[in-house]
Order: sequence, then C-alpha cells, then structure tokens
Amino acid sequence: MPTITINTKPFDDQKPGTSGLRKKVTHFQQAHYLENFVQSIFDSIGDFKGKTLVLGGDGRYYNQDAIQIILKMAAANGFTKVFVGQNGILSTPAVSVIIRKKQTFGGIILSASHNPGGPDEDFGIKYNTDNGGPAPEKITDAIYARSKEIAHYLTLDTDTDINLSQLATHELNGMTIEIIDSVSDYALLMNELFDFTAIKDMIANGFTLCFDAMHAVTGPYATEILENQLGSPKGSVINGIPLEDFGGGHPDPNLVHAQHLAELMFSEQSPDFGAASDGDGDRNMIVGNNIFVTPSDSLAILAANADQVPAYKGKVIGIARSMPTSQASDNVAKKLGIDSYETPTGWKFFGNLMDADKVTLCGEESFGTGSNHIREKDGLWAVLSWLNILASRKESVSDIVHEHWQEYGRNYYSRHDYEAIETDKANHVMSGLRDKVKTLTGTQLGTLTVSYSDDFSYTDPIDNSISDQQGIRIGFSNGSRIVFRLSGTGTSGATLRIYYESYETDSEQLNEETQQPLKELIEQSLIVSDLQSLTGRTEPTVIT
Ligand code: VG1
Ligand code: CO
Repeated sequence: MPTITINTKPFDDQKPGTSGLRKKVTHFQQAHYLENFVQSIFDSIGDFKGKTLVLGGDGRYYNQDAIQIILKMAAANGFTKVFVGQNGILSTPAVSVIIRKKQTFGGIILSASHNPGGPDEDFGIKYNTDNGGPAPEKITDAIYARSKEIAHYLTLDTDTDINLSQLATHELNGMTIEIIDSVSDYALLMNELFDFTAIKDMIANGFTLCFDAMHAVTGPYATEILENQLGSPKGSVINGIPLEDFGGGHPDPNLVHAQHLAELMFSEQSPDFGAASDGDGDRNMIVGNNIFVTPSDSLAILAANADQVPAYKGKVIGIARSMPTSQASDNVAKKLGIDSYETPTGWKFFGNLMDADKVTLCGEESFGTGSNHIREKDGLWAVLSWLNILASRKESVSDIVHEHWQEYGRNYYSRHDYEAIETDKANHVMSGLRDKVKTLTGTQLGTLTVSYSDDFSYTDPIDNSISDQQGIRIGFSNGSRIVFRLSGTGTSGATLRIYYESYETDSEQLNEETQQPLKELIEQSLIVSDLQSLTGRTEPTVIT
C-alpha cells in the first residue's frame, strides 16, 4: 500500500502543556488535528529511520482510533518497528519501563491522565524520549513550533486496521508491529525492586487492602500484582476494568474523587491499607485506617524508610520535589546528608537529575511519586513501596506517619483549585501577583512576615536550560509558604492552583486537622491576590 502525502494547514493551539497536548475529544477529531500533531512530533525528534517506537494509552475513548492513525503514520514516516500494548493499553509507567528495557527511540502515550474521558470529555497525547521520560521543554517547544508551520503529513493509503486484541506480530508497509502484553514487563520490574515474599507473607497473615483503579489503566496491573502475585483476595482491587469513560468519574486519586475509598478507610470496615491511582497509572493516593497520607509526606516517608526496601537500601543519593510540593522531604534529605532539589511542576524536570545520578526519589504534591527505576512517576510503585515498608516495619500506616512527624516535624499542606476560570481573569490574577511580589519581601501579611517573594525560575543544573514564570512564591519567616500557579493540564478556561504549607515542630500541636493550621495563609492568599473581586469566585472547586 502506498505512502501518501496529505496537504494540511497548521493549527495554532497545539502547545504541549505540563504533560503533553490535551483537548476535548471532539477537538482531536477535527480533520487533520491529531495527524498534524503526530507529524510535528516526528519532525522534531531527530533521525528515527530504522528505529523502534512504543505506543499505548490509558484506554479512554478515542484511544484505539488514535493508535490506528499513528501506526499508519509511523509506517509512512519510516519507523522500523512499533510495540503496541494489547488492546491499546499501556500505563504511563509501563511505557517508560518498555522504552528503557527494549531500548527504543521513544514512545507515544495517549492519555489525558486524571481528566475525565468519553466522547465529550478529554483526550491527550505525549511523547517520551529514549530515557523513558517525558520529552524535555527543548523538544516540546520544537514540536509546538513545527505544529505552527506544518504543511503536510505522511500516512498510508489504506483503511485497513491492525487487530490490537491478540498478542501477535503484523507487517505494515515494511514496519513490524508487535502487540505485547501490557503488564508483564512492568510486573517483572516491580518483582525485582521489592520484597514480594515479605509482602506476600504479610497478606497471608491477614493484612488487608483495597486498591481503587478508578476504571482506569491500572486495573490490569494492580489485579496481576496485588491479587495474582501477592495473594490479596479477589476483590481487593475495585473498579479494575478500564472503561472508555472511566465509569463517568474523574480518574483522579484524591479524597474528593476517590470518595468511596475515602469513606471505606475512615469507617469501621476499613482495611489496613487503601490506595488509588489515576487515568494513566502514574499517580497514587495512600490511605491508612483513619489516616490520609499527603503526597508530600509520602515522598518524605518513603525517603526516610528507603532502607526497608531491598532496591533502595543505602542507595538514595538525592531527593527532588516540584516547587509547590511541601518541604517535608527536604527535612529528610538534610538528616540523611544528601542533596535535595526543587524543580518546576511536571515530571519532565526530574529526568536530567536522574540521568545524571543526582537523585533517586522524586515527588510532586499532586499525588505523584517515583524513583530512578524509570523516568515517570509511578502509582503502583508507590503502593508497593508502602506495602514493602509496612511488611518490614510491621506497624500501621498511622503509626509510621505519626512517628515521622515526631521525628521531622509536620508540614501541614493543602492545595485549593479554582477550576475553569475565564482565561483572561485568571491571567489578570497572575499578572497582578507578578507585579506585587517585586515589593512584598520584608512586608507583613496579617501577622506573617514575608521573607521572600518571587516568580519561580529554574535553571537545570545539568543542561543549564532556564524555565521562567513557574509560579508565584511567597515565603514567610516562620517557614510557611503560599504558591500560586496556573494549571497546564486543563481543557476548559484556566485553573488557578493555590498551595499552602506551614511547618510545626512542637509535637504536642500535631493534630489531624489540616485546613485549620493553614487558615491565616488561606485568608492572606485571597487578600494579596484579589481573587474574589477579579474572578467572582468565593470558594475553591476542589480542595486536596
Ligand atoms: C498537574 C500536576 C502536576 C503533574 C501534571 C501531570 O499539572 O499539578 O504536578 O505533573 O498534572 O500529571 P498542572 O499543570 O495541571 O498543575 V498527570 O498524572 O496528568 O501526567
Ligand atoms: Co497521570
């Protein structure tokens, strides 16, 4: 079947956000829209002739259609081979595993992560490079520039689709397509990192867990690992079948969207351990009986307990966190005598640090935790890390968290999201803040003294690339912080995120309530940003 060149015209809205390009499905279904972006990727990643690609997604609506389009384009553009997950399913961490293991040129992940799915909801696409991680800004900028000038793309003159449902090898215009098991390479790596025997024994001795896959991609992975391999009874994994619309929910693992799990964990019937993950399997929520572990604390606790896990014993060389993530992990790094790094939001900024062996563990406040085993955040990895630590320490989640606070102090933390604000109004809030921060240092906000205020700029210590305007930070003399930034993953209007953090060392004061200790910060954030009068919003949409 012949390769054909389709004439097209550029779109001006294909700038990749925090994690790839995300739009409504209907937007992606416009003639040539997906094709233009895919060709822009292929035109921006260097010479891949003779090379291999990994392709898969989180199973949301349009996943399989997009895979068929991309396969034809990959063949027409000269890739030699593509590994595709069975039924088009591959979690984000699994793609990272496969890129690294099979040493491919890169991978394409079809996902809008935690955004809802379905014909009227969201779709997304991101490119990962040969280290298994999200393309760095240098490449995403090149893809965007290309998308604005593209005039044609290459595909095949055929309507025949590849059968994605059977493990088999196909030939498409000289390109080999191998349909691979979505789970096995990932499960094998988890087996190497963690003490599966210890976790299995703990479960056999009556330890109970509930994992909510939220009808997203992690279902098959969690069922295989937690139930089949570690022996947790059938039904421990709930909502385990990936659905095109995620059962109508937000596949976002937090106390708001995983409400059923949250209620269970705070009830009389609570199992010992609860967890959930997101659309594409890279996020995690950890809950114990009657205790929610904030993602920032989770990173700090995993770092402090790394010696309990075989693969990390004596091997943690540094910890990186995104700027809005609480400083809890910095305190652990200090005590361990290792370096800590503060990067802009988004996993792509951790890649260089891991490749240069500067950091072992990384985390984001947005329920993302991971390590240098791959170059993506990894939801099930975090769950298995916790299970391994629980099996080794033989204490409850609650005891481990409370002991951590006693030793390191507690970073109270919360994020308030104001979703779908009109873009102009949200930009207005940010530009107002940007002006104000220039003169805030040394002034008082309420009873708080501002010790620094800026618009976060990051210089990558490895390649010296600079990323500006990564969020407004206001730091106070007592260690508290307020951070403001606009989301780069939403698809309607703008989402303003405000992050609050305060630090408490007095163990007598360590209570379970989180909003109360942050009250003054919350009040001051609304005053300094003028949020209510500029946007008309009086309440956040989501509090995590
Ligand atoms: C959000 C999170 C960020 C995360 C990103 C992608 O970005 O805040 O920490 O890396 O989503 O995660 P933003 O720009 O909306 O704040 V995922 O699980 O969507 O790949
Ligand atoms: Co995700």
